[in-house]
Amino acid sequence: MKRVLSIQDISCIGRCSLTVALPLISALGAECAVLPTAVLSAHTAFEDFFVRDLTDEIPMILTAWKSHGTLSGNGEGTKTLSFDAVYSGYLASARQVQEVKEVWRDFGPSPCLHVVDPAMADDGKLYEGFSKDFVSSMKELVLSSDVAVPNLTELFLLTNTPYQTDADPELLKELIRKLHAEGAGSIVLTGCRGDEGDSIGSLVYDADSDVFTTCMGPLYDAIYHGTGDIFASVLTGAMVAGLPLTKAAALATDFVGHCIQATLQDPDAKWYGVSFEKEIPYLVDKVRAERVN
Ligand code: PXL
Repeated sequence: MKRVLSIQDISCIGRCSLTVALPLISALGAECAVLPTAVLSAHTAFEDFFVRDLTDEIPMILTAWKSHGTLSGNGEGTKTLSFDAVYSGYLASARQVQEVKEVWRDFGPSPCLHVVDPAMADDGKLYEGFSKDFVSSMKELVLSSDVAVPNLTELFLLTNTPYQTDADPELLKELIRKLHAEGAGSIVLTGCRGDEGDSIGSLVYDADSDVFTTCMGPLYDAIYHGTGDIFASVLTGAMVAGLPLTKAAALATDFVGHCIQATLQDPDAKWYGVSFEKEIPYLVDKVRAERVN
């Protein structure tokens, strides 16, 4: 079985980060191991949240992993613990960027897929607790990734460009090319609005083919927390299941839209996240159909 490592926080309340990655990556057929970067009482949009940063604990976990190894199939000998993909999201400190790089080096060398969601901002603003300095640290990780999954705000921050709500698609492509020229691999930009104002989706730059593709779905009049994490988890899980980047992005775009539609009647969802759980069978059917085609 393929094994994915998800490196991000665990927010006790409010579906996001690990509470989303674990069920979705598992549903897509891979083992989902975790390296929690912080424990929060709830995600940072809640007032007065409690946070315990785990930067100092991570080196001890990595040391222990090095000594465990994993028993090989017949129980004889050990082999080094390794992952087929490492997907990182919300990091609690700049030092954690170095810790992710250490994980890549020690547990996920090529052909391990390195997916980076630079989860640090939305709606033109950095999340509570982050400063501008953190952006340059996160950029370092993005520039070493195979696939980066920024939203619009994060793309503007990573390219040091003033935030715009209605950016011209040609400008977005230019910024993506700039990040790629600086070292990033493929880039999947989320939260892109369509020309007519009634659609939203992702702009995919596939570094292997040097081709841009857009994956669009209907735009709903609602904003929910954690949808970016659902997107990145499905994208990673689908790629590990064998789908090429663009198909995985199309699936993730469709699934996020599907979950939003299923949540529209829930007044609490803005804070608690979309009700993705009942939509998991839909996701699994879709990925199966894609793998057959
Ligand atoms: O959904 C991204 C995210 C992840 N983790 C934490 C967050 C957020 C967004 O606000 O606060 C703790």
